[in-house]
Amino acid sequence: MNVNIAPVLSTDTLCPESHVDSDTGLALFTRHPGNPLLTQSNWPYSINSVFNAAAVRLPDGETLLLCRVEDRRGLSHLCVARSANGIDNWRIDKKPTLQADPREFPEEIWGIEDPRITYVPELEQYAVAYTSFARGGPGVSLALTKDFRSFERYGVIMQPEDKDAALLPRRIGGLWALIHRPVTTLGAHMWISYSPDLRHWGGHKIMLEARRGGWWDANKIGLCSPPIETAKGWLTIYHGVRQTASGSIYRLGLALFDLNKPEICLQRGDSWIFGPEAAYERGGDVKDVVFPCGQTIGEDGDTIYLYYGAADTSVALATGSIRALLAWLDANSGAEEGTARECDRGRGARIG
Ligand code: BMA
Repeated sequence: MNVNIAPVLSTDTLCPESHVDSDTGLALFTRHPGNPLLTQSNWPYSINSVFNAAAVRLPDGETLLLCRVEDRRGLSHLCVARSANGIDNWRIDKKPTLQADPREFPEEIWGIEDPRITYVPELEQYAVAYTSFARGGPGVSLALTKDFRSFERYGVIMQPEDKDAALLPRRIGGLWALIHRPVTTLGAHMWISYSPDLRHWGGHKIMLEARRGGWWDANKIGLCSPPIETAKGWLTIYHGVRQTASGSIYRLGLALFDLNKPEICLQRGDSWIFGPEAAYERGGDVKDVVFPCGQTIGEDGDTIYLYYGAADTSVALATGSIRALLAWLDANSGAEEGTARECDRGRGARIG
């Protein structure tokens, strides 16, 4: 199905000179004027909502989104949408691309959600880490694919309660590395775990902690899109949750991790860089949520096309610049005493 929803814009319009508000950093990402890009009304079959899409640019230059689609039972599956420019004319699979298979994988009885895609050159395949949902709560499952048509399923690789996972694209010290967000008595923090074969995982370490008290990321944090490898480190967008009297607010923050020891946090921004402001982010099935699961990088090697779920209802796009994000981190990380301490916690690989 072809979907024509937004005018094609020149790169100039999409990515104005990045100017940064030093207090909030909100100008680091610019919303696409055609937002939301994908909604229920675009779907070729009956659904409730489409949001939290993983993203990848294919070798032929097309953008592929692996969208979380919630059906009218309230359960989620994954469905592919493809577009030549990543903005409009989406071609959406006529039926679910990857569905829960509770007979083989009972951990998926209540559906599968929130995928993250990593292309792994060594395997010449895409690794899709996603949330599998069942009575025990959410866990992390993994599947490999070459073409987003057939998938080799690995089943649960992190037991409940765990989610917000992505594989790093290459081995670290000979081992595969998975970032994920278990909920433990320590809190809802980001961890990293290592594996020789993608099936057996250990070497668990805390990467980044939810802060406490009044911080915007006080109550829970989790990885958004897979980290971007830069010369300075793994540039990582994470979501932070603040619980308020009228519900949770999901906003985005930035951190940088050591290339060869990704559990070491080098920098963490103090303020959030993007939060729910547009009407389609402030209202929907779950209000006040921006939730990216994927990005693509432009041909200039710098422009980030960040795809995010808006209010658990639609898929939206914001563009930013890797260079600007790194510069912002240089200027805005670790200023507060509390920030440095929370970032430092990852350094000693402490569990507890
Ligand atoms: C998180 C995840 C996301 C969702 C968000 C807001 O816990 O479940 O899928 O977008 O809550 O509801």
